[in-house]
Amino acid sequence: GGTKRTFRLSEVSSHNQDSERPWVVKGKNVYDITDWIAGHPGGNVILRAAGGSVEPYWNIFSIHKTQEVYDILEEFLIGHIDSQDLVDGHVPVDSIEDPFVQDPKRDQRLIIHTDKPMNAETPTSLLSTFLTPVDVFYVRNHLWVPRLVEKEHKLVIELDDGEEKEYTMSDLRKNFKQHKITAVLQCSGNRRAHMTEGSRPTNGLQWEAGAIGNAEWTGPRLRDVLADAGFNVAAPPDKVQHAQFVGAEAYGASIPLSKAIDPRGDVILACQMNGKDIPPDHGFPLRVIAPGHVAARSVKWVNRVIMSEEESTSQWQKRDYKCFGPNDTEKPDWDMAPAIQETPVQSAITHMHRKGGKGEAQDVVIEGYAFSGGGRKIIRVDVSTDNGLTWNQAKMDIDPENNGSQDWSWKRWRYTVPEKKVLGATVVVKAVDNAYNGQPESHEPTYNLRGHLTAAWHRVKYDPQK
Ligand code: MTE
Ligand code: MO
Repeated sequence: GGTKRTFRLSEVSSHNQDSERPWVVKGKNVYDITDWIAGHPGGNVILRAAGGSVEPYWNIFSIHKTQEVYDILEEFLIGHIDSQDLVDGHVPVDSIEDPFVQDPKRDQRLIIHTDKPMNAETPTSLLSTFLTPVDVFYVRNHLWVPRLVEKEHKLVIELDDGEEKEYTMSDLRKNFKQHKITAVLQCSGNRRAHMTEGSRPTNGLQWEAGAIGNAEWTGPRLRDVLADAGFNVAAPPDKVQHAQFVGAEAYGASIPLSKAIDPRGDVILACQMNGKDIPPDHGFPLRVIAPGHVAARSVKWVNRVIMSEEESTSQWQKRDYKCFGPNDTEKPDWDMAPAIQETPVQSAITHMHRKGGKGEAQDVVIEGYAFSGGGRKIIRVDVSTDNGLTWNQAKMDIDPENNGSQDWSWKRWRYTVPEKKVLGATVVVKAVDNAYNGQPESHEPTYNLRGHLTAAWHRVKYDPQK
């Protein structure tokens, strides 16, 4: 409007993140974002931009480049930059410090999809072991890696009456029984590339079958820490329905209360991964492990748990990680679909290699993984070497040590055939869990624009060169 003021850049810069009224600039406009911070999906991360232009940040976090976000910002318009401060008609924009400079070094064997933020999958040939080595465990970061100091790290439990209790890492390691849980983490985008190939284009990182891993996680049960903080886990207040988790870099997600307090749900605040401190990429020094649920709920670098009537208000809970119908590709009604929590039956072929026999008698070992969400056990793995006409059962490994109250780990399986049976053939795998859930034969019926929860039969042509 015509009554808006003009501001000098020097005045704007005093409204930085330490100011009581933080401002940001976009284009030539000045916005007072004080009243937006509480509702901002990324929480107070937006304060990084306070006192200057928000644009370099939005160039990095391009989810902001939508009309919806622009409209919200317009509500906070207070004026314009004085023309004396314009250079060639524009507000000069400072370059910002790269928020990824502190990201750790990664193992060269990971297959990188994006490096800022880091998104990298495990080559499936390295998924042959029951426990996935941490160095090659897939990395799925939405933002940068916050470099946290164990001695300074605190976890706040916020109860529904507003009461808060704070725990140091030493409290969590020493004052609570440490539980060891072996559990799969699987990204909801695992095998998205297969859906794209088998159906239609999908939006999102085009993961193959390596956005999954199985690790041993150690730490106190969330349930025990909640009880200590004064939450009545035996008779929880009716109005509390969700446990929300906040990560130190701004990511957030939630799980239903029933999972959070189920003594057999095995939700833990993990301080260790495969027996050592959790590496920075995987949540050092503390992450949630919600076994049997999609990995997006296992919040890394967790520093706050909020017991609430509501789900997490984060972008990643409300506007992502949901599935819609194969036809629903225009404007899905985000509020209608529930957030993905437990995941369906999954299986994949990770590797085929020659072993034993010679010439005509050469054998090929086909191997892979099978996993189901919700703690459901894999009871059978079916393999076909004629593209699904006839089937046989693969042999599942006997697991070295499968810790936890339910089946949170994958099953590694192997199937040996004479090479002459698979030359030129398409090998297929599908698995069944103890609820007799299976996998869809093709991708089209479960197609969804974002390519979440791809779980159709995995088909791979045998290639003797590989
Ligand atoms: N937690 C935080 N704080 N930030 C994140 O970006 N990504 C989530 C989840 N927890 C994420 C997070 C997603 S989508 C996945 S698939 C898993 O972490 C990946 O865990 P990993 O990188 O240890 O494999
Ligand atoms: Mo994910």
